[in-house]
Amino acid sequence: MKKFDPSLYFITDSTGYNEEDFLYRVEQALKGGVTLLQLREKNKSTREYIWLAEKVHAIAKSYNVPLIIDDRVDVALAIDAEGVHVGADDIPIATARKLMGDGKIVGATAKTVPWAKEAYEEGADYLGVGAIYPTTTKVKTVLTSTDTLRNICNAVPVPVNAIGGLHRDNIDVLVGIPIAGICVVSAIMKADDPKIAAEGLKARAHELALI
Ligand code: TZP
Ligand code: MG
Repeated sequence: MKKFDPSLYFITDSTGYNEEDFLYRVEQALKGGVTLLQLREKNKSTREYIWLAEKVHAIAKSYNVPLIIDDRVDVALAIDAEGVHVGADDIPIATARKLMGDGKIVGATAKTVPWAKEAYEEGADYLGVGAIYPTTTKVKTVLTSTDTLRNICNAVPVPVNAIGGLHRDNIDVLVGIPIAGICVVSAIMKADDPKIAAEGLKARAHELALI
């Protein structure tokens, strides 16, 4: 099993922020205890994605937090990111693994047990499962029940993270499910203070023994 800590996985994108503000918020989130960071840019050109990813990577490195690039193996390789995350419409997991090499993290999305098992067999190091709640973050997704989440956790040996509409006041729905962590976008990114938001989420997840 690869060594990384998925307990507080922050997924971020820069849409709507100027770069300085965006990087500041990312750094505040890292200061607040984010353990894994994903850059998820859907509207940038390849070179813009690479430029921004380089900057985010430099910050993440200074907090010893691995950076995962969403969708794009080329961008991940270009900046020597720690990993890539792929969904159903992206490059196949096995291909991502082949290109990234064994030392890198390859994460995948799964919404059913068969899909999760296949993702694991293809080489995924962790799975993101959701959406647990409706999400306001622009994403093509459907809801996943907590029963399915639990079944997926029990079906694969790799870490499974819950995602989708999660925030400090609703993660209690995950109590007793053997997740490895939670993934959030807006709970941190849209908070007035990303550092306090990350700290609060972490404290609540610890209190509930989720992580
Ligand atoms: N995949 C499933 S839900 C989601 C992704 C990327 C978005 C989660 O965003 P938020 O703001 O934490 O609901
Ligand atoms: Mg994707």
